[in-house]
Amino acid sequence: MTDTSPFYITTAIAYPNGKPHIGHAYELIATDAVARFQRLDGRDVFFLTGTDEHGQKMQQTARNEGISAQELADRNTAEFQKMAVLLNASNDDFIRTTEPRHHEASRIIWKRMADAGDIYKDSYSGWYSVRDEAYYQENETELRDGVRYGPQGTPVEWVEEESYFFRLSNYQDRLLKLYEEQPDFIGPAERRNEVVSFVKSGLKDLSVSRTTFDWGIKVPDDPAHVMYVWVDALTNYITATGNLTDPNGPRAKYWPADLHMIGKDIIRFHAVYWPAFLMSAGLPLPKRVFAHGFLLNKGEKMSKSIGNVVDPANLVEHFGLDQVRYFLLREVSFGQDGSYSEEAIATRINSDLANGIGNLASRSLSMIVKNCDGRIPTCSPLTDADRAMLASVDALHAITREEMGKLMIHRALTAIIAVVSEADRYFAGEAPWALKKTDPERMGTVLYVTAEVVRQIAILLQPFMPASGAKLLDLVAAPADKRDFAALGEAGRLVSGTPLEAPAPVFPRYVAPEA
Ligand code: ME8
Repeated sequence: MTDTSPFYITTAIAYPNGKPHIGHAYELIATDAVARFQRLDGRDVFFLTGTDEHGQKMQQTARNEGISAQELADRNTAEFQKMAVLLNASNDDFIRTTEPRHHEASRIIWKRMADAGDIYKDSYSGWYSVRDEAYYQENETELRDGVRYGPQGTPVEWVEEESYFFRLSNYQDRLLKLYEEQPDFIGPAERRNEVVSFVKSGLKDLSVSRTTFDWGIKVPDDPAHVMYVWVDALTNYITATGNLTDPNGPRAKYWPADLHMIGKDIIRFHAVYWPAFLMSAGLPLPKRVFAHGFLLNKGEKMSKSIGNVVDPANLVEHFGLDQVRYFLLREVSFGQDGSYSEEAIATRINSDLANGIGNLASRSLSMIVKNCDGRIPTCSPLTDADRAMLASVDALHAITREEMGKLMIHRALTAIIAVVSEADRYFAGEAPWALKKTDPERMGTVLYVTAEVVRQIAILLQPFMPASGAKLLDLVAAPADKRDFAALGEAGRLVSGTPLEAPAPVFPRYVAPEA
């Protein structure tokens, strides 16, 4: 039975204080692959991405550039929107936290927390990292060469100001109970352990407003305060559903979210603060928060000072979009840090794509075009080898569904590529070119089985490489209404007699340009 229920998935919303980098691209690509997978599998998907435009970091960067924070946000948000198009992201909406709908939703959530008695006025003094937009306890910081750093290695500054507080300390037990009762709430396991020990070590009330700058959403009834940027930022996820502002609207059904995809550096905000805010506001909690790892350039952290920050647009222009998508999703164990280099991308492209699926498709389909009157051949009785081959490809739907459900994206791809390798061995073993003279009927069957493998692999590759999956489906003349997962397995088998065009290459070999 197909599950057609709503599936709401989000990326983090990036700070548009600069142009998007490969880390942002990675998160968007991975989230897009999951969104597309669920959509093809029948779910009613709502996929959200966007930008986090308020806060001190935005205001400081804008000041340094001599422009307004709004101008900075407008300029860089346009870059993030361009990146989403470039990466072929299938997001259904793009939220900007400066939009009126978001101001309204943020005020509603604030009032609900205040009505619950969880917000009080006091004054804050402590450490703050503008780069992380995070408060840290002194024991989380470290003094090096006269500069104090937070746990993420960013400098912290001393802040003293009047501020509203959220009674986070009241939520310690409820949060621990949540992690206990819903072990899947936080993934992967390393991040879960990290959060559990952070919460067990004791939660202090959280400063949730600022008075020393004004680039944010004003606190209801106290305009001298703007909301702490993370209160407003996290609320974006619910804003976009209209659940608070338009509860009878078409998207209200998407809250609570099924999955927040984020990077490992912001797990505390999503797995501690966010569920506590929602509990206070009397709203349902997201079902899952999953943190991916960081992308490193040849094992080194990307930084503007080292000068190794990679512009995703350059990478895509050089290698091709689907090649980059495939590389990132296959190479990195999802949830762990990953490293990329031009050499590693080139190796993957050539071994898995050009020599793998590309070669299998072009060899088998061009033989059909040449030797079977350009039509999908008929199938004579199947041998054990044919049946085993079809059984392997038919099993992929269940395997990939299971892996994608666990967010083991790389393992879903490994399973698909393993069937490509099996089909290579099958094709070589059956040697249809030798059967051409001796047993053309048997040749037809081998080519049918191979083309059927290509068809199903193409359907399953669409979430990861949407354009290439579609091109492969064109090559086997798959009708438009037979491209989702309902057409996998026996239900969508190739129809003998269907005319095919001579196959155009889908995955060319990568040859490094002369230095
Ligand atoms: O954190 N590799 O925004 P952001 C992989 N506005 N992922 C990376 C990365 C890297 N090298 N660098 C950053 C924020 N990311 C907040 C989020 S959500 C309500 C607010 C990821 O622009 C990072 O982990 O600093 C985060 O998930 C996303 O990019 C945006 O980071």
